[in-house]
Amino acid sequence: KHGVLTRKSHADMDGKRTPRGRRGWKKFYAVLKGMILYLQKDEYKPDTDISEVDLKNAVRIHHALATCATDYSKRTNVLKLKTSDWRVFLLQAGSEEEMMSWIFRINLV
Ligand code: I3P
Repeated sequence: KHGVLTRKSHADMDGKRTPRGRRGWKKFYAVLKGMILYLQKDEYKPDTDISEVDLKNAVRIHHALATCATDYSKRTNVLKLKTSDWRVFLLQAGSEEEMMSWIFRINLV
């Protein structure tokens, strides 16, 4: 699955609150492949190598949990992604349908 997702980092590894300066929203082209959610700067191109920056932004979603971010009301269609190393991301999808689809696909892994 792939599509546009806008990301906000809420907690870093071990659940520590992401510090000011790194809490902004940033738009990515997301690609879910195997157990990894790639958050790429540019649009998905098949058969191209993933850049180092894109690898850095990749999120392992094995044992991660995606839920609807009902406690976040500043933006719509936002899902909350908790990873197994206790990072927390807010991810805004383009529509409610897209958000539900990402939640379903992430939790299926
Ligand atoms: C953050 C940025 C986010 C904001 C966050 C700020 O600043 O303005 O948009 O979250 O507020 O800290 P920076 O880019 O300097 O990290 P919201 O959009 O949810 O308000 P927060 O610290 O209350 O999460």
